[in-house]
Amino acid sequence: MQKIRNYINGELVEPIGGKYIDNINPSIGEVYSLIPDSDNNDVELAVKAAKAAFTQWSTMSINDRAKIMEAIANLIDRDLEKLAMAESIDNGKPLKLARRVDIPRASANMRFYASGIQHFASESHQADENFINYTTRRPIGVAGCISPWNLPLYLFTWKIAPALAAGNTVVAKPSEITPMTAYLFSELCIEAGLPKGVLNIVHGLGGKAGQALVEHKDVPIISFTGGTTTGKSIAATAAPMFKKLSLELGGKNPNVIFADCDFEKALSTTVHSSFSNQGQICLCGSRIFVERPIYEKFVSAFVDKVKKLTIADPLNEASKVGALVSKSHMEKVISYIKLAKEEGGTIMTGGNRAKLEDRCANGYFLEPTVITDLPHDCRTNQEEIFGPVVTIMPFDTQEEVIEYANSTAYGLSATIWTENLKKAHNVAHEIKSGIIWVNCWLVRDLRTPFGGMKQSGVGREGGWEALRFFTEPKNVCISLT
Ligand code: TXE
Repeated sequence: MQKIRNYINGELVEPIGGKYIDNINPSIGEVYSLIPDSDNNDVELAVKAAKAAFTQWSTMSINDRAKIMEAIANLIDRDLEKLAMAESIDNGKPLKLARRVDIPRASANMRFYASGIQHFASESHQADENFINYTTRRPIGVAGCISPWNLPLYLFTWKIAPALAAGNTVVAKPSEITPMTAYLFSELCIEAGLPKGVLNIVHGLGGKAGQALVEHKDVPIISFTGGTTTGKSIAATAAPMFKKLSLELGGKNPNVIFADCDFEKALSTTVHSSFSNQGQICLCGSRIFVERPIYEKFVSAFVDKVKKLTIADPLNEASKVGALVSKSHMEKVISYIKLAKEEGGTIMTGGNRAKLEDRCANGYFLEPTVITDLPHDCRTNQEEIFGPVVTIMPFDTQEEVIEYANSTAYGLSATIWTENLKKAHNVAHEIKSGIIWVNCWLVRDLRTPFGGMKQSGVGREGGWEALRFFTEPKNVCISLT
């Protein structure tokens, strides 16, 4: 059985304690590799290596740093097929999706920040003839980057790329549920000639290896993407240590569909935004609000389309819906379907485990599920489910739908469908989310600020926001007289 190893000080190494955790292929429900069960000793070693590498990396010319990051991006492109296959097996997502979205985005992340750092500038201010200020932005030190399982290599690189480009060294902890592509990535870093210690990858459990990283006194900056509960606990540990924190957490995103929308476009994009990656994207819309005049027509057309989604072995090119990431996550999602029924919801389609044949007979597949007849304030409509489950609700007025949209503790993204520009602007203005899409979904320009309000997180990723986060500003004021 394949053993994943930690990447510390430029080498692939066994965990110090010699312990491993099972890594399961969710499409077949079987262990297929082993992950290091790292602890604070492994984290200690990784932080030491990252600290030792900091002076060389942070003082290396920006161009040289960028060249190495470009080289890694090129190797990701070269290995597209291998990485996409690994991601699909590890996560359960359709191979086609990994090939089209996850892996190309990972190389784009590396390339974007390799280029971005060469354009990043700091400021100078002069209010009168007597004084001039200039602000430097220096790398901070060892950055801790903790990433989740839903878009494994995509979100892993989304954090480490700006951290490295800005001149920090990194200790990263990928999700223990989907460690494989981060492991393959470490092999590419060695091949690309990334100096030892610049990036260190420690695999293992969140509460053990992740917690040790957050608690480490020599890691002054933490970037985390994952669940809101975990985010809260990380903040509780990091805040008294005055660490710089970026938290990208959960969502319960509304799709607001007005009667004057382009119906076909709204319909097909909403199917996609509901069930892409089995609904396990923090940006998926999970509450669909439809204006009363088109409510019945929308529900019926939506359900028809959802019924036609092909649930299949993720390695099958026809698969539109793959497996959920783990048995426990599938059970959590199923518990919410049960709750929805108890709360009076009507299951319009789905609601059950999907039974596949052959290889995938024991996989964690769930039918895409559409629920109606629930009020906006019930638990099903307030809590993050993070699976292939959506609710549809009617609304009558703009004011009412804004209230519904803003009624949860989350505020990550929202989608608005209308052909009326004024209405689109007004509703976008009123919805309390960090990201709004009008007549589209998940269109990503990597320069834009990415993140959420309320319990969806703290801070923003993307563009200059990430480079600002991963640097420490220092203002120098000089008297000219
Ligand atoms: O994520 P965790 P889980 C949501 C989704 C899901 C829920 C829980 O609703 O059902 O979160 O998922 C590491 N100190 N999202 O439990 O635990 C962990 O090892 C340091 C939304 O799988 O948040 C992993 O690397 N690290 C989300 C990472 O945190 C810790 C994507 C995320 O895992 C830690 C995923 C600790 N104490 C789930 N505990 C999104 N925003 O996209 C865990 N970790």
